[in-house]
Amino acid sequence: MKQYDELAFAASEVLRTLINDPEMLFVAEAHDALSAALAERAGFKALWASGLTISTSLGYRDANEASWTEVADAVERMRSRAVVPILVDGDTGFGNFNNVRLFSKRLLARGAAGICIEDKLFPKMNSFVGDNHPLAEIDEFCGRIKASKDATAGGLVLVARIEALIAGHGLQEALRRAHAYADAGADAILIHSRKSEATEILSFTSEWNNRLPVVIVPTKYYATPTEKFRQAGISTVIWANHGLRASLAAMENVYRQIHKEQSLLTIEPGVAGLEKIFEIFDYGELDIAERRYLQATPMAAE
Ligand code: SPV
Ligand code: MG
Repeated sequence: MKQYDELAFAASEVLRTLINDPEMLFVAEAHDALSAALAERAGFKALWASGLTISTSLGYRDANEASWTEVADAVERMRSRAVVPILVDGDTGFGNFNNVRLFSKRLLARGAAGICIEDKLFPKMNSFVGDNHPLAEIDEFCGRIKASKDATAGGLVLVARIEALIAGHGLQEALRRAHAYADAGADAILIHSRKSEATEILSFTSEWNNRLPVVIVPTKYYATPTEKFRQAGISTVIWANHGLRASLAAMENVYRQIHKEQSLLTIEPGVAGLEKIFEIFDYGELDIAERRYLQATPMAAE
């Protein structure tokens, strides 16, 4: 255990406690340092390093076009500006058990608190694009779970994500997988759905009976009242992409308007002031540091 950074272990312990707490946890998407800082300031106790939004911010599709080292770099940037724990969307783990354990160790070293791996095959495609994504064999996926846990000495919370409902295999297959992943050492189960109603998610939770905490991503069934998730005993809700989607819409509008009006007059009241940037990234601290570390009187020119 001692070979790893103590702060990283502390982050995973915080995340583990939050996920197991009876109070429901809300996790916000972030994809870079700024979004991580803003989500944390808004009050979120944990962050989701989303594969979709990290890919998008880097100019990639959510189809494993971003490399595992690029994802780890993005997590490090997020961690540099947020102290709350980060659960990383690890996709499939970028290959077999060996890729998963390399990636997991790197994430731990970069300050991640948890990794979520999904039971699909590399290269994956975003779950909302196309149909019939092939699923991993259960035993092979269990090997990926064990490899991640062993490689990090349990120092990353491992969330096993089940894609059986999205791939059309039904509730019983989803449950079969959930039990196998729990047996393999997962800390929580993410059950994913792309239906516009939460019916299949709620059927899953009532059968599963909270053997392990359940994590959901209600991107498509967003109209379901949060209270229903609470009543179902769901542990964690991930708002998976809303920082990026909000900034996309805002940027698109501002660019169009400035281009059309050839002036900043209309948009200025609606955009963040520069002072906001200086405040978020604590420019004032640099002033204090300069007084402490720079020579009081610069050397005179000869
Ligand atoms: C992501 O945010 O990248 C996710 C969630 O994996 S989803 O897009 O719903 O698959
Ligand atoms: Mg993803």
